[in-house]
Amino acid sequence: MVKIEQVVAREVLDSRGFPTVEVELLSGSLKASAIVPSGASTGEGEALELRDGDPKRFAGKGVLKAVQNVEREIAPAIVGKEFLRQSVFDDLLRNLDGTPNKSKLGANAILPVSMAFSRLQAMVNAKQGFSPLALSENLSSAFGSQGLTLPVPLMNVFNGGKHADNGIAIQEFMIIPTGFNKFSDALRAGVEVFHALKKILSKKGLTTAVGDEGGFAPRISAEEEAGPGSHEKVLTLLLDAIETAGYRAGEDVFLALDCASSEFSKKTASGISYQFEGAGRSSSEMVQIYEKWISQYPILSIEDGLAEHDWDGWKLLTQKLGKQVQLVGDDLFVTNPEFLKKGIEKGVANSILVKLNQIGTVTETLEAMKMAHQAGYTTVISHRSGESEDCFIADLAVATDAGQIKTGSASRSDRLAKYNQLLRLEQALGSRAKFKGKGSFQSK
Ligand code: 2PG
Ligand code: MG
Repeated sequence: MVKIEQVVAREVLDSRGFPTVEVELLSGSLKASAIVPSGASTGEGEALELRDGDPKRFAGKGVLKAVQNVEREIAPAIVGKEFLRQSVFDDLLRNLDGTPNKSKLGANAILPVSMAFSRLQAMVNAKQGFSPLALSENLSSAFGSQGLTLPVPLMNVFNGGKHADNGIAIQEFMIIPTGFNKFSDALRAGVEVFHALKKILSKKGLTTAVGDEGGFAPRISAEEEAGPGSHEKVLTLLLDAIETAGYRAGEDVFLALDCASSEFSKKTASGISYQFEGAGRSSSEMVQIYEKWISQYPILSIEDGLAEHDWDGWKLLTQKLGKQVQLVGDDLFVTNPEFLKKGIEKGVANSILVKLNQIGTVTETLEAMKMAHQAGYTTVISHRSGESEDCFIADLAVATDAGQIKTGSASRSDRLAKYNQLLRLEQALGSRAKFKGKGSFQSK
């Protein structure tokens, strides 16, 4: 039983310098806190992020209303009460809000309370003082898994799309170090590739300033919109970096993309069109491009290859490439069991991206993951482009045996905080820690 005695909420800042919500829950001498992240390329079906809209503060991005909702609406409903389970606690939060997309209180008010509750419960349940494993053990019992698998990192070393201003349409180019026996070795390889890439870019006279997720974001063509072949140039740079760091591309280290293609798509009279490398392309032309790339480059995973409303295109994409490559739905599923169910029924995608703040409670996040695993879909736990020092997602990944995590590159403390927590978890698990490498990309 966890008795909530006090709730404190405040406005703090995320990794882009935008306001976000931090919540603390207190019980006796215990205090647990959580900070919510925030996305830039958001899916339309995401739970609502409540912003004040007051132009005098943070250009309208303040979150004082959400803070107030925690203090005035949520706190009175939970203070003095005892809770046995996360699901019961989260149901109360959902009922207090009462809307399908958490638009009354805001997902940024509800989620930090839900996350902080997990931490508080972990502290209460921790048998021998507070161990680094307490949160993941607590989450794994809520999820019903063993919670011993360290995730394979998908490291976003080259940023484009909405996370950079370099004219590259695709948002994330990731490296996946799979060919290692343990997480820390895989992470080290990823970090070494990141450093090798920096040297290669420097030699070519390209800037090594980083984008929102800590990956490099140079402008590789003079045009406003990078033209034909520009994306393949980036893929080739990554292969160079892998080899330069002393690894074998396609054996030790693979590649992944998050196209975030809703951002470069638009509805036209004849269907959905993608503005890509200087021309408008149909869904099936995009599928052909991906098909060519996966035959030429060691790509293991493609996220949001097509737009969130392009269900017919997604069906085609899955039929053509679903056997060869992981197809991850992010904007498409928005961590929502309802959207995922539709995807499973239609045979669309074979993997789901998992972001707590897209749905707004820990319990619903776990529900979506359970549904995915039951349907044989893989799961990729994900950060947002606006992050903080909170590393809840690292524990979540281990707790649920998710198998994969994407949490940025090897720079910016908001990204490294998650990797560092995973290193702590690996150490605490000792010989029990599993790392499945490429096996994490096979459906459950
Ligand atoms: C994504 C995410 C995280 P954002 O599209 O997968 O990488 O970006 O948080 O901006 O939605
Ligand atoms: Mg995405």
